[in-house]
Amino acid sequence: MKQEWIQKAYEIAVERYAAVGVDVEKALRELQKVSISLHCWQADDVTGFENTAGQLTGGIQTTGNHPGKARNIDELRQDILKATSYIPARHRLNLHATYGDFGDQVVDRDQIEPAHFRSWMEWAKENHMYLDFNSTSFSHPKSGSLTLAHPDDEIRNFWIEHTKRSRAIAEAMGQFQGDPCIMNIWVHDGSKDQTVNRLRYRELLKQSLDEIFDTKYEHMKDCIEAKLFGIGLESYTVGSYDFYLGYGAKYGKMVTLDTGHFHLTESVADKISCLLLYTPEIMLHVSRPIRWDSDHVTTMNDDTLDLAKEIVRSNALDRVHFGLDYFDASINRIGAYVVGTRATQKCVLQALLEPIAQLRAYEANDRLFERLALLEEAKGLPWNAVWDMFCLRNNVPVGEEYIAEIRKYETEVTLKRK
Ligand code: RNT
Ligand code: ZN
Repeated sequence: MKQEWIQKAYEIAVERYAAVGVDVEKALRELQKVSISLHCWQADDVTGFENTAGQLTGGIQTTGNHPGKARNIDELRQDILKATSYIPARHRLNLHATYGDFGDQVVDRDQIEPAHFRSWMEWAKENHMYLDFNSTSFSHPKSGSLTLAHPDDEIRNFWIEHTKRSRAIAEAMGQFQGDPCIMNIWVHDGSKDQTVNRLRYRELLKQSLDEIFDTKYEHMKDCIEAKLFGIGLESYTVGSYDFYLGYGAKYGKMVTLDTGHFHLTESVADKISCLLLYTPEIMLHVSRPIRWDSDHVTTMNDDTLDLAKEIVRSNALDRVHFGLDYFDASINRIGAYVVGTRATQKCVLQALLEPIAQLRAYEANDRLFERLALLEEAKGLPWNAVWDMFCLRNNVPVGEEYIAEIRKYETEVTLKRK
């Protein structure tokens, strides 16, 4: 892209935004600080590096068989670096407990330790990335329909131990990197068909969480993720939104809002201002549900835009953590990271460029036609010229330029993986 065009378009955009009271440079400074936690599992279809041949279970599914997925830790790291080279600003990497550096050992989930993630910590530091973490309850012989809510003490304790160890690993990561590691707990626990023990399983999950959170840490932050239903677990989800909202509000834990985990007509954006009042911070899993929790690649759609706007309107960029969560195996996986992350950033940028002072003035004076009209006109303001400048300043491809580069990497690297 000609630098000169980008510059010109940017200058015009700055003037155009100034006319509606928006400071573009300030918006760019804010956007630069927004770090998005990239989910490591898009690179390998949620397989991980445990040396056991298991299937993806827990009610989640990847579909598609695009060639070239990362087969080991080195390939995954290489792919992540490739992806981040096309994404402006600095971002984080979100690891699942199954992605440890286990060498050729088989390390069961109740045996994992910070040592298994040491090379990740070092790698992340070298590459100026912070790590986040997740316990992994799925894809394991002991994870049927229930884990932390299992009535069998032995199975439940196994998962409690796993989750406690995961928190200890997150703590070690946070300490090592000098920035809190955010650890997410999502368990798939539920029931395919009707259960007559809804309360029982929820009591057990609550007890397990109480025990897990009993240890206080300084360098990690906990978050708990609810869900509507999983495949094969359609009738009942132990960790529903009500369950975790209550838990988070009562015990001061972050609730993770995965945008695919609600009824399709429910607004996730509307939850931001509620959670901000009752929970310390918010974790997001930005995704794109198509008819169900399908985990399609995030795009710049109305849902994601609304979400970003609600965060910015609440002045809560420092209390809301962006993470991505999708796994599309039908397209180039590096491309999936780049499209989804850039789309999320574009939404945040548009939120930062909203003529909010004027909109609020209209609202305060009951000038409701004016509010609606400006909301409509704002959609067409030249945010894209600002986005291009953001990419240019961050030394990453502007516009569609990354398409050919990712294709090149595919031909030269990923397609050669057999
Ligand atoms: C599943 C949850 C969860 C997972 C990852 C792999 O529905 O969204 O966050 O996608 O932990
Ligand atoms: Zn999620």
